[in-house]
Amino acid sequence: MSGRWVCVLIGSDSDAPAMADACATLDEAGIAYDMKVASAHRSPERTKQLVTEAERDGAAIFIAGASMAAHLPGVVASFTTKPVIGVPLPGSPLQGLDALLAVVQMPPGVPVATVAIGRGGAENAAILAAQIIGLRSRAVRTRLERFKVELAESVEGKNIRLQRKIAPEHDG
Ligand code: RP5
Repeated sequence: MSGRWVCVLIGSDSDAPAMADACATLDEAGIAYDMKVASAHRSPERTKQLVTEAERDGAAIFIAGASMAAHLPGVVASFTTKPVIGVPLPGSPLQGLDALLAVVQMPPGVPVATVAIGRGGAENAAILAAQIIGLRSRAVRTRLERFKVELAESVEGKNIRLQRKIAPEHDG
């Protein structure tokens, strides 16, 4: 694979803060990506064009996030046979529950791999993309393996901090 492996699309620039964790995680994984604004409803033609251009430039996976009437991931999936990971974002008065249902409830034939609402989901979208890319890239696979180790170590760190808090006399 070459070029930008992942194309991140968001429905509005107001979605950018919620999607920042996906970008940070892709950076950590050493995965080149582009992030662009494309609205399924306000600029459907541009959305189609961006998907076409991203595929032409080598994108292997799409991550798409939106909040209100969150059809962007499904619309992206309608234009490509590449995997699409959908991130329901919490910008609506219903705090993302409506986005979750819109993103996950795709009709048979057009899947969107849907992650959790909000920042945690955005991070998981990037990890899932890295796992797919890791099927072919040893370098990405190695970073994911290191990440798993660090994740386990962070839990141990949390436990040590908790023990110090609840039983400081036994510390040391
Ligand atoms: C959705 O409408 C976008 O994903 C965004 O979350 C929401 C509101 O967009 P703005 O009015 O902030 O541009 O399509």
